[in-house]
Amino acid sequence: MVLRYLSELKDLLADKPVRRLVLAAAQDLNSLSSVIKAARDGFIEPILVGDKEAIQNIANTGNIDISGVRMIHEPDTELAVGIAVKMVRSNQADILMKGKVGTSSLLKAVLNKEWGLRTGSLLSHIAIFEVEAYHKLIAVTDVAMNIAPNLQDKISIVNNSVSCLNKLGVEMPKVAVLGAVEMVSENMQATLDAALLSKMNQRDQIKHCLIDGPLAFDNAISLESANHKGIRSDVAGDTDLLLMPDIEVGNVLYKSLVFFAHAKVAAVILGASAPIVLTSRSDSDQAKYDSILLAAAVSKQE
Ligand code: COD
Repeated sequence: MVLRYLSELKDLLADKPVRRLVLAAAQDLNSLSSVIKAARDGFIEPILVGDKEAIQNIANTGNIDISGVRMIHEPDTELAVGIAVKMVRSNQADILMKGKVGTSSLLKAVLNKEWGLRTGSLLSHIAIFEVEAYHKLIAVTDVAMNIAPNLQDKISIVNNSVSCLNKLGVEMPKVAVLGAVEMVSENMQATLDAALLSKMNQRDQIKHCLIDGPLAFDNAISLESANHKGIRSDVAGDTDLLLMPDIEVGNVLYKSLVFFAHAKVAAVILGASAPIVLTSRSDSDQAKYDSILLAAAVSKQE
């Protein structure tokens, strides 16, 4: 199956059980409104952890009806995050979402060795874009968590992302490993890693996907560009997943797609014992809502 629009996430959830989402430090207007909308639409069951009075005040300000929603009062942000993480760990919730707390504070709690959500695999971020100029949804990784992944990290990032795309019905995702050029250059580490990843995929060391690289961005997303350069590739022009060389390139692409191409986006952190919704203040309410649906679609189903 190939998805073209993020709104199709709703169809994937149609016959799935409602997932329990815990919002850590829930006194945040945008997160709260997206969570409550997803709950009213029947996709999740919310649990709000945070300062009860502040949550109620924010709900009143935003005209958000939180009557009947389960709340756990904890005014201290760090403790509230700890409670939310532990609820996921003890299987009282299926999805963790960031509220009014810094990204690194939340991630540090998730990575806590005693009570965090580590599984032994690398945690990584995936962003799935709906771009008018492309014929299907396209995923980008890692634009927000792993700063300068090495080859081993990139293998884990690909595995996390492929498993996520498989859950969305993309059976054999086409993975383009990006570089500035499509030739392997000993001076550019990204091209060396790309060549190794492609060969490892060919030898079945990385499974359930088709990897090619290095590919420059234009070759990855346009068959015409690839043909123009004489590149023979089963991935070029039909990429499902773009693997970034590092966080800066990824973050710039993410923001270029959103601000210049008016792309829609949904994003989650993968590799923990449950998906984590980690949107930032600059993300639209729609992006937060779609990210919640994405998390629900990829969360474990008993
Ligand atoms: N997956 C699994 N374990 C990890 C990961 C990961 N991606 N990153 C670190 N760990 C483990 C390490 O093995 C170690 O045991 C422990 O966590 C601490 O590792 P450090 O000291 O390298 O990491 P921290 O605690 O300093 O920071 C981890 C962050 C995820 C917070 C850090 O990598 C980070 O700041 N990433 C960028 C987040 C960000 O600012 N994004 C901006 C765009 S939204």
